Amino acid sequence: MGKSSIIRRYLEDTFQESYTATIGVGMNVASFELPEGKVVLSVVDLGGQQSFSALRNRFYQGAHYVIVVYDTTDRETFDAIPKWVESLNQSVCTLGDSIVGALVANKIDIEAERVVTKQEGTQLAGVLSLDYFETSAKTGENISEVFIHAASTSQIKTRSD
Ligand SMILES: Nc1nc2c(ncn2[C@@H]2O[C@H](COP(=O)(O)OP(=O)(O)OP(=O)(O)O)[C@@H](O)[C@H]2O)c(=O)[nH]1
Ligand SMILES: [Mg+2]
Repeated sequence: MGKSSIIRRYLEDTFQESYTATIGVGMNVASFELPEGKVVLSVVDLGGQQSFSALRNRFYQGAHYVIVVYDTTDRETFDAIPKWVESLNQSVCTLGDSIVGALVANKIDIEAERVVTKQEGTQLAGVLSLDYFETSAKTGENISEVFIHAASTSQIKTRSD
């Protein structure tokens, strides 16, 4: 649905039409400057296949910011979001904390095939207390915004730790 493509667009500024499932976990590092100083971002790409669920759970625990992606042209991926966020919350949260992260509505370049509206997306993000972004890994629209926002937010969280 676009997790690896979003990361690839951000880190390499490229796009691949062909799909290669992420087997297990992919790890990447990005660094950039914010007004507050240099940020080094460790980006963990978790393969979505069912068989990796135990592996994913272990990575949830160390996350400072979680990016949950669905495909705006595939309603099933949107309908599955609450289930993903619930399993995240179970792994990440202690004492009533909720996860800090974003809901990302991807593939907005394929407007003619869009089936999940912006209104539905923002509403669900509100219910789940997540930030909301609409992206295209293909055109690059809003991709860097997601990562810069993640870095800014995680940095604040780390400082107050
Ligand atoms: N048109 C369009 N296609 C996209 C976009 N993002 C991803 N795709 C395509 O969607 C397919 C799946 O993308 P991936 O990024 O591999 O998906 P993933 O979420 O990493 O999937 P798993 O690793 O199996 O969990 C690929 O064929 C991509 O080319 C987008 O923004 N627009
Ligand atoms: Mg992938």
